Amino acid sequence: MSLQKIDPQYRPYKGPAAGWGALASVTRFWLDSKQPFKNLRALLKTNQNGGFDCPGCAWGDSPENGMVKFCENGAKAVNWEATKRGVDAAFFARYSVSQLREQSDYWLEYQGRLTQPMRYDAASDHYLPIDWDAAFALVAEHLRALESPDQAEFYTSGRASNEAAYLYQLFVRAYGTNNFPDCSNMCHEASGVALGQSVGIGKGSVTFADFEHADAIFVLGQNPGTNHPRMLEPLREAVRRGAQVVCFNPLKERGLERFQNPQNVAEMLANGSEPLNTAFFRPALGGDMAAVRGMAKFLLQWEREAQAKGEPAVFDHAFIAEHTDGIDAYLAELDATSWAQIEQQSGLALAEIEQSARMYRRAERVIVCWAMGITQHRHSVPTIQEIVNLQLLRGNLGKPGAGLCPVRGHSNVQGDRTMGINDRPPAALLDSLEKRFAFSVPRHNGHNTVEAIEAMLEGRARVFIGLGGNFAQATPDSPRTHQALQRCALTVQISTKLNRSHLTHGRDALILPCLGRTDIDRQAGGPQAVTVEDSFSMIHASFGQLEPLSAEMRSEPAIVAGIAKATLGNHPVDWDALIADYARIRELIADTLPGFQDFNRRVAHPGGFYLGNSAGARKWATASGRANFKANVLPADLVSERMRKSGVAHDLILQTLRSHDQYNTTIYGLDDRYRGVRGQREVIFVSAAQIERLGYRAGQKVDVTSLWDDGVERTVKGFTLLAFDMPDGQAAAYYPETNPLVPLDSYGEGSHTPTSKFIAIRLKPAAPSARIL
Ligand SMILES: Nc1nc2c(c(=O)[nH]1)N[C@H]1C(S)=C(S)[C@@H](COP(=O)(O)OP(=O)(O)OC[C@H]3O[C@@H](n4cnc5c(=O)[nH]c(N)nc54)[C@H](O)[C@@H]3O)O[C@H]1N2
Ligand SMILES: Nc1nc2c(c(=O)[nH]1)N[C@H]1C(S)=C(S)[C@@H](COP(=O)(O)OP(=O)(O)OC[C@H]3O[C@@H](n4cnc5c(=O)[nH]c(N)nc54)[C@H](O)[C@@H]3O)O[C@H]1N2
Ligand SMILES: [Mo]
Repeated sequence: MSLQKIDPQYRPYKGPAAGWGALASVTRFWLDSKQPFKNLRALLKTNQNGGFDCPGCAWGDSPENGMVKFCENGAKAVNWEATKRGVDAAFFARYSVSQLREQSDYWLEYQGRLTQPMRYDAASDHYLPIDWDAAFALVAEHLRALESPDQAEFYTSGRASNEAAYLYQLFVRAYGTNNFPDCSNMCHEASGVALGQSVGIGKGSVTFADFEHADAIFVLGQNPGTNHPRMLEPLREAVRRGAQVVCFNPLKERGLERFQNPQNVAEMLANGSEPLNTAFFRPALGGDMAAVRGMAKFLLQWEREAQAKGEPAVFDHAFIAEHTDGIDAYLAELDATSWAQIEQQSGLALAEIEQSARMYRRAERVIVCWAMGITQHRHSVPTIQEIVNLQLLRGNLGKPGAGLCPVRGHSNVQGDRTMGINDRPPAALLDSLEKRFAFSVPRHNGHNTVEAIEAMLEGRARVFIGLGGNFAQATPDSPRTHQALQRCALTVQISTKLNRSHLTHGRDALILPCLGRTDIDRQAGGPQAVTVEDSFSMIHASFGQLEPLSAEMRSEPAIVAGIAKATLGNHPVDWDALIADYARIRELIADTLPGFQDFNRRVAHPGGFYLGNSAGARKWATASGRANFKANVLPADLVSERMRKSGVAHDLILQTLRSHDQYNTTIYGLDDRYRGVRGQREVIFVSAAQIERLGYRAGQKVDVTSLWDDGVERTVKGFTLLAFDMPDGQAAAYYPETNPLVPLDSYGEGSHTPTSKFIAIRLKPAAPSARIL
C-alpha cells in the first residue's frame, strides 16, 4: 500500500532542493512578518558590507561582492526576527504563565518580539512590567546573596556577538566563576576537543577559497540543504569542475541528492537539476568511525602493495615525517582492527568502504566537512580524530584545497568561544585577562551544560542567567532539566522572543528583551556595529538595519553591562563607557586575545579579516609540537552498557534532527518540505520493512521509550510512524520534541555532549486517545 493512502499528511518531495519551492516558502514568511517591504530591504543587506550578518547559520561568505547572499532559511530567520508583532505588558496581563505553558513552542515564538522587561509575580502567576534599573538591581541582589560565585550558571547561545560575549565573560570572571555552559557543549564541543588534541586548535582549518581548489569534498553527518543552504553552491561548483562530493548520511537528504540554484532564474525556469553527489553512503548511526577506519585501512593496504611493487607511495611520507607524531602506533591500530568489526559497526559493505577509499585516494586535495551526525555520539571525539588521522596520512591539511571543516551551527558560536565563553578556559586566556584587568581570575574549571543541569538539580547552583537561547528545550532529559530550572532562586533570560525557558522559571524570574542582529543599535556614541566569526575564522562587522520595535529593548552588550555594573560597580572596567562606543570593547579584545591586534582598523576592511588558523598554516600548537595521529580503539559496542543494563532489548536506534521549518527550538512552521512531511512534527521515521517487522503499520501512532539503566521512565507519546527510505534498525524524529528521551548522563566521552544522535528506543502502540474512546 502506498504511504499517501495511509497518511494524508505524507507526500514525498519530488522537486529539487532550493528552486521554486524555496522561493514560495520565503514569500510566505515575508508576508507573515507583517512588514514585507522593510524586510526585503533588510534582506538585501544580509551578509553585505555595511549590512548585518545573517542570524541563521555560521557558513562563511564568498569573498566576492555584489552577490545576493541569503538563502531560504536565512530569509526565514530574518523575517522571524524582524516581525511587527510584539509581546508586551498587555500580552502578559492577558495570559497567566500556567496558560502560556499550555501553548506549543511554535505558538509562543509566533507571538512576536519581547518588547519590555518583565518580572514573574508568583501571587498572580503573571509576568509584570519592571524597569531596567530595578531588574539589574534584582539580579545583583541574588548574585551577591550566594555563598559562592560557583552557585550561578551563565549560559550563552551562539548568536551573541563578540562584543556581548567578551563583556559577559569579563563580568562573570570578575564576579568569580568559570560556569559557562553554552550551546556549543551540545553542538561542536567534540570537534573542539578532538581537534585541540590532534592538531592544536579546536576550529576548522579551511577557508572559503579552499572549496574552490578541492578535488574531493566529503560531507559526513550533515544536512546542508536545510541547515547550511549556502554551502550547496560551492558543492555544486565543485562537481561542475569535476571534483567529487562524497556524502555519508543514513538519510538521502534532498539537498545533497539534487540541487538547483534559486538565484539562477534560467535554470529554475527549466526546472532542471543535476546530481550533486558523486557517491552517497548510508552508514549505521554512529558507524562513521568504523567507516573512516576502514578507508584508512585500505590506504594502508595499498601503500604496502605500492611499496612491494616499487610504485608511487599512497601516503605523504614527507608530510608525515616532518609534521606528525604517532604514526607507528596508529598503523598498528589499523592492523589490529578487524575488517569484520569495521563492516559490522559501520553498517556499510566492505565494497562501499573500498569505493569511498578509492575516491579519497584519487584526490590530491580533500576537504572533510562534518556536523551533528558526527558530534552527538558517545565516541564523537575518537570519530573526529579518525577523520584527522585519515587526512594526515595523505597530507590533506594545511595546503590549498584541503583540510578539516567542522561546519558550525549558530552564526557566532565559534566567535563566542574565541571570546572566552569556555567552562575549561586555557591558562593563556586567564593570564592575559589577569594581566590586563588586575583582578584575580578564577582558575578552576566551571560547569558545562550537563554539569550545570546537575548542579541546579542538586541545589548546588541557584541562579541561572541565559544570554540568548532556549535552555529548557535545547537541553536533554526535558522533565529533569525543567525541574532543575524551577529549583533556582532566580532565572534570567535575555531574549528576543518568548519561549519555554521563560515559562520554566525559578522562584524569581526576569525576561530581559534584547535587540537582534537586524535591529539598529543606537548608543551614546551613535549607531553601533558588532562583530562575528564564521566557520572559516573570518571576523566581520554586522550593522543592524531596522528600527527596533520598541524603545525599551536594549542591546545584549548594554544588558550585560547593566547587570555587571549593578553587581560589581565600576570594576574591573567602566561599563557605561564601553557601551557608549563598542570600539572600546574591541580595544580590550585587541589587548587580551591573540590575533586581534588593531581590531578596529582591520574589521573596517570590507569583508573583515582572517583570524588565522595555526593548523591551516602547518603550525601545531600541541604538546608534541606536531600533529598527532591518535590510535583510538573502535568502541566494542555502539549500544552502551547502560542502555543494555535496562534489561529490555531495544527495537531501534533513534537520531533526533531538524526539520526544514525550524531553527533549533524555534519552530517556523509544521512542514518538512524535503522529507515530504506536512502539518505535523510528532512523527517518527522508520523504514517500511522495519515497521512491518516490528509488527506495526505506517501511519500508526506509537509511544516511544528510551532505554537507560537508572530506572527513570523516559517516554514521548502518540508519535506517528512514517515509512521512510532509511537503513533498518534506525529511527529519526525531530528535536526538541524528543529531548525528553535523551538521558542527562548519556553524553560523549571527553565532550559531555548529549548523545542526541544515538538513543536506544522501544516502541509501544499508543494508548487510544480519550476522544476515540
Ligand atoms: N535552517 C536551520 N539552519 C540551521 C539550524 C536549524 O535548526 N535550522 N541549526 C544550526 C545549528 S545550531 C547547527 S549545529 C547546524 C546543524 O546542522 P546539521 O548537523 O546538518 O543538523 P541535523 O538536523 O542535526 O542533521 C544531522 C544530519 O546528520 C545525519 N546523521 C545523524 N546521525 C548520523 C550518523 O551517525 N552518521 C552520519 N554519517 N550521519 C548522521 C542526519 O541524517 C542528518 O542529515 O545547523 C545550523 N543551521
Ligand atoms: N535532541 C537534540 N537536542 C539538541 C540538538 C539536537 O540535534 N538534538 N542540537 C543541539 C544544538 S547543535 C544546539 S546549538 C542547541 C541550541 O540551543 P540554544 O541556542 O539554546 O537554542 P535556540 O533554539 O537556538 O534558541 C532560540 C531562542 O533564542 C532567542 N534568541 C534568538 N535570537 C537571539 C538574539 O539575537 N539574542 C538573544 N539574546 N536571544 C536570541 C530567542 O528567544 C529564541 O527563542 O540545541 C542542542 N540540542
Ligand atoms: Mo548547534
